Amino acid sequence: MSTVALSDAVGTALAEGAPIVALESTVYSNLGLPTPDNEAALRRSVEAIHELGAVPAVTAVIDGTLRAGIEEHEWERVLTADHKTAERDLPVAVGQRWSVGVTTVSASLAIAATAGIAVFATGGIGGVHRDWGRTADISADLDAIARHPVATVSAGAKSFLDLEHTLEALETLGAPVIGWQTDEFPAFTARTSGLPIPHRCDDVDELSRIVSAQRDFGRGALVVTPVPEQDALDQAVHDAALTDALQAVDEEGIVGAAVTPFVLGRIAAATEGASVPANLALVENNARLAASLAGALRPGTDR
Ligand code: PSU
Ligand code: MN
Repeated sequence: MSTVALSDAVGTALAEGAPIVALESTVYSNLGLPTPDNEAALRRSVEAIHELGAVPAVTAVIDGTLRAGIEEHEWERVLTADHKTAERDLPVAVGQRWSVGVTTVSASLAIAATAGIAVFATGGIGGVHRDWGRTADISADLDAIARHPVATVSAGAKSFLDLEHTLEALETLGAPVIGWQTDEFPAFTARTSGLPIPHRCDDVDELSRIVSAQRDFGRGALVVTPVPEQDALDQAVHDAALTDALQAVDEEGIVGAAVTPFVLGRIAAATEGASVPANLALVENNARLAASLAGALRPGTDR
C-alpha cells in the first residue's frame, strides 16, 4: 500500500502517542448526507473529538495521495466529492491520481491501519444486504473491520440491511462485537434492532483493554453504541420510509455501490429530513466514544 500522507496535527499526535480518531469521508460527502448537513456532521465530529483532547484524522484520497487528516481548506473538496472509494479502489485511486476519492469504512480502515491509528469512527457500517441470497451484496466493510488492527465505533449497521445475517457474518469473520452500555445491536437511527450481541462493556478502561488485546492479534473489533435517545428516529416513520426505499431499489434496478447512497437519500426525502438530524447526532456520538476510547488506549502501553 502506498504511503499515507499525514496532516501536521496527525503527524505530531502519532509521534507523541497522543490519541487520534480516524474518520471516513463518504458519510460527509453528498453520497452520505445532503448539503449543508454533511458539513454540519463533519464539524460536529471534529469538534467532539477535539473537545475530548484527541486529534481527528479524516481519511480521503486527494490528488492521488492517501491522506490521514485533511486541512480545513480541503473540506470543500471532500464535501462535494462523488467518487465513493472502498478499500479495493485505493490502488486505482492512487495509480490513476484521482482528484478526490471519499473513503468508505473499508478504505478508511486500510488507511488508518497503514498510518498506525488505532481507533476509527463512522455512522453506521455497511453489512449484509437483505437480498444477499440473490445479489451476494455483502459490504467489504465487514471483512475490513475484522482484518485491520483498528477498533471501529458505529451505531450498528444501517437499518436497511439484514442485521441478523450481518451479525452472523461478523462472527464468521472473527470480529468481536462489543455493545457500549447495551446488550443489543443498535440499528443506526433506531436504538435497537432487538438482536442480542455477545459482549457488553460499560467502562472505557475495560473497553481499551479489550481493543488493545485484539490489536495484539493484529485484528480489529466493532464497538457499537446506540443513537442518543432524544435523537432516535420514530420507528414507524422509519419503517414506512424504508419499505418504500427498498421497493424503489428493485423497481429502478439500483445495484452495487450505488445502493447505499440511493437508500439513504430516499429515506431522508421520505422522512422530510427527520432521519438527517438523527444521522448527525449518531455520527457525533460515535466520534465522542471513539475519542474517549483513543484517550484510554495509549499506544505502546501494555494494558
Ligand atoms: N452510513 C451512513 N452513510 C454512509 C455510509 C454509511 O450513514 O454514507 C457509507 C460508509 O462509507 C460505508 C458505506 O462504508 O456506506 C457502505 O457502502 P456499501 O454498502 O456499498 O459497502
Ligand atoms: Mn455493497
